[in-house]
Amino acid sequence: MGILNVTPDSFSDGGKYNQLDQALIQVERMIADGVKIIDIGGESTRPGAKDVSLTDELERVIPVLKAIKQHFDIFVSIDTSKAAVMAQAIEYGADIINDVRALQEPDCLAVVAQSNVEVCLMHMQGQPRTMQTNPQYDDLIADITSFFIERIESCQNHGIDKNRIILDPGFGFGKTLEQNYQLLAKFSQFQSLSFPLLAGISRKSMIGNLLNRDVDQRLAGSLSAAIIAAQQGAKIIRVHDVKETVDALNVLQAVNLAS
Ligand code: YH5
Repeated sequence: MGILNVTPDSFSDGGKYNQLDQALIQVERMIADGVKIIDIGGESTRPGAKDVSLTDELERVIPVLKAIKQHFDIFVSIDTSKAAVMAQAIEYGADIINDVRALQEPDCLAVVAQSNVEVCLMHMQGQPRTMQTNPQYDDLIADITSFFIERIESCQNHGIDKNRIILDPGFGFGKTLEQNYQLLAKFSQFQSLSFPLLAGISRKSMIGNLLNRDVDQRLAGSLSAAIIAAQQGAKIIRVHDVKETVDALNVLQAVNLAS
């Protein structure tokens, strides 16, 4: 899964291309590099980020989704927590709703239930603005597993079939550095739930703070984490650096096929 950021601060190259053209060029490159899913995100969920208004999020996400579906034959996921964004995205051909709030916001369960898209349910403790201030768990893996079970039940109660659900423990979302590495160490334990698993670690603080690297110097750390997650059963790896990650995953696949 390749990350396509459409938040305003991620487009600042001085106007050589407009935002839409720039997004399409990035998508074309990711496809050439072997991406399977494009993840479009219009809400910044980085630690400390402010909420984005519905109109702003729609204006960022929907034109890009339309253009991608016009020009390319590729799966698209929409990173959103708002039912109105989900509804429009589904109308314009989104394949996956990727919700860091796991369909807990009003009307999200109903909107997804009325469609046939897949949905990624991510675990987050707290809200983006404050989630990194003293996150606490009784038992990290057990607490996240309980959350998954509760959200899966809610989905099923609203008529969302089990086979449409993807689970993601949410690296960096209300977890300390140590907790993030415990999560990566024990990632394989989520396989017992028998859902496809997604891991999003690319360029995150758990890489940067461990290695003391700025955000543009986190590739080696991100690749290492991607391989460790994939070897423990992650089926979807959400990344910025598609070409390098596909190479690394192909090496892992060759080893697993040879063993
Ligand atoms: C995720 O894990 N993450 S947005 C802080 C960074 C770098 C990257 C520089 N959406 C996930 O990518 N969706 C995001 O520090 C996600 N899983 C799923 N399913 C945060 C992000 C990032 C944050």
